[in-house]
Formats: sequence, C-alpha cells, structure tokens
Amino acid sequence: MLTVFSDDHLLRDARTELHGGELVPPYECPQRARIVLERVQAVGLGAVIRPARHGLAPVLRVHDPDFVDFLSTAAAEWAATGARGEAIPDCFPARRMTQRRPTTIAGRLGYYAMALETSITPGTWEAACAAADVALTAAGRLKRGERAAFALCRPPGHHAARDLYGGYCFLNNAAIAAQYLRDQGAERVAVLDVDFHHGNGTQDIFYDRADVLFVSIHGDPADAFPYFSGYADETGSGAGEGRTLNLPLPPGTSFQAWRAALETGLARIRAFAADALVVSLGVDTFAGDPISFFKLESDDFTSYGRLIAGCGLPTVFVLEGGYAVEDIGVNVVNVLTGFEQR
Ligand code: Q9C
Ligand code: ZN
Repeated sequence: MLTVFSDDHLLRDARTELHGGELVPPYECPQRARIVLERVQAVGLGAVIRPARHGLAPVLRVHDPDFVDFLSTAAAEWAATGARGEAIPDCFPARRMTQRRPTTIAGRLGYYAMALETSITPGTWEAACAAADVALTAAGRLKRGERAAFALCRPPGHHAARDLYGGYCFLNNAAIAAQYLRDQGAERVAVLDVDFHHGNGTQDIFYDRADVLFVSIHGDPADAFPYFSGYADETGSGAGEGRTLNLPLPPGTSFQAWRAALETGLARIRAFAADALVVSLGVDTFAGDPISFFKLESDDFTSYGRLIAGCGLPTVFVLEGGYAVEDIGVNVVNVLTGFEQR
C-alpha cells in the first residue's frame, strides 16, 4: 500500500495542552508520525511519497472561508498581543449568548473553538495545510487505480467542523478527502470513523447530505470527549436523514463488542453502495491509550483491517488519533496489513 507523508507535520509542535487543569506537553506530538513512518518502512508496506500541493480550493469545499482565514493568521495575531503563552481561548458563545463574531483575536479563538485543550502555535497552519495535502494526494491515487492509500498525516482532523477547531484538529483531512473524491467523480462516498472519539467535525460537514455516508464507532459521549456530539439518535437531517450512523460504546468495551459494532457499520456501508471509502483511522481504541477507555489489543487491529477490506471498496486511510506513542506504529500498520491480507 502506498503511503503519503510530509515532514511539514513537524511544524505542529505545541508546548502545551490543557489537561487535568494543567498545561502539559501535548499528547498529539511529532513523535507519533515518526513512529508510524518507521513502522511503515520496517514492514515494507510500500512506497512512501510526498504530497502534491493542492492549494486552498479543496479545503474551502468543506470549511468556511472566514474560519480558514482565521486559522491562517491566528498565531501571528496572538503573538502581536504580547501574550507569553500559546493561543487558547477563555470565553465561548455558550447558551443564550450572541453568536456574533468578535474582532479581537482572544474573542475569535473562543468563537471558533469547540474545545480549549488545543493551542494554536506558529507553524500550526502550515502543518494543517500539509496534512490536508497528504490526504488529498492519497485520495487522488484512488482515481489512478490504486486499491488503497494511506495518508500519514498530523495534525489530525475529524473534530474540525465547517467552522470549528479543537480536539487537536484544525482542518478536517478526512472530510476534505471525501469531498475531493466526490468532486473527482465518485457519486457516493462513505466515511468510516474508527477513532476512539466521535468525529463530530466530519458528522457536521456532511450531516444534511445524501451523497456522503458517515459511520462512527466511539466512546459514548455521555462518558467521553467530545461530550456534545455522537449519540445514536443523531442520524442526519433533511436529505441526509439516515446517512449518519453513530455507534457509541461504554467504558471498558472489548474487541468482541467493538467488532460487533464494526460489522453493523460495514453492513450499512455495503447497503449504501459507495464508490469509495475514507477511513478516519485513529488507534486510540488501544487498551494502552492514555486518554481513552476501549480495550483493543495490537492483534485486534489486524483483524479489523481485514474486515474493512471485506467491503471491497477503494479505500483511503487517513490518520487521526492514537496516543500510546510506543505502540502507535504497530497498531496503525496492523490495520493496513490486515486490509492487504484480502
Ligand atoms: N484531557 C483525536 O483523537 N481531550 N483527538 C480529551 C483529555 C481531547 C482527541 C480529554 C481529545 C481529543 C483526534
Ligand atoms: Zn481520538
């Protein structure tokens, strides 16, 4: 399987994440991508290529232009205030408050954030653009006859909505890839999100659309981030009614129960008769993940990679979460080699 990778992910290297009431070194760190790349090379998964620059047009097919403009200048605007720490918001448009967009950078951080653990730093925008290019380049390979491709990107994307960042995400790489597949001629695209966390951003982007099916297996939002999205009764709206399938699972979920949810999701994907599949591939379902509560073991990733291949669809794997850094390479590449076993 072909891998697309850019060193520009290194430009996303925040010092701080708000966690447990403290500013700690971010879980979403550069070593993650390095360790996945090393594993891709160690098992000889296939060629590793650099992304082609696609510019902002495919990004603007799923994101709001003012939001994109905000992301591209936020770090510089924050630095210009003289603040000593990284850019994080301190006030949000909560219930019964206005949704008007403020002028000042501190106000716009709160306006566009869906969570505040994620600081915006110099280089974040450039890294996010490179990650989108990685996903776009991988998606482009499907058109050129490849059965599957792996977008080894960071920062991740599935929490980024049309006009929201947070949960370590800025641009929604998987949604940008799915829309690109549509624009390149696929009539119907399915997105399967197997990250531990609900892909609220991807759901938001495609919620009212009939042409993109969104299926997500994740920690029940009653117990897990992002708390305010991902319940089973969120099923789509308007033309998109029935085109969102959320499969929330409780703390301690084993592979056996997780696999049953995957079979349900894959049955829906088969019934949808998609032309292509985008997998939001987070491996924070691993038992050893420091911020999640499912119990998958490394061999389970191989098993479910094989099951995903059973759909028989051209597939782009887009890297999302996974914070057991020592194990992330094995777990991610196990999914890909499992997929290649059939
Ligand atoms: N203090 C992805 O996996 N924080 N994002 C959770 C821990 C945010 C995860 C609470 C987790 C975001 C792409
Ligand atoms: Zn996650």
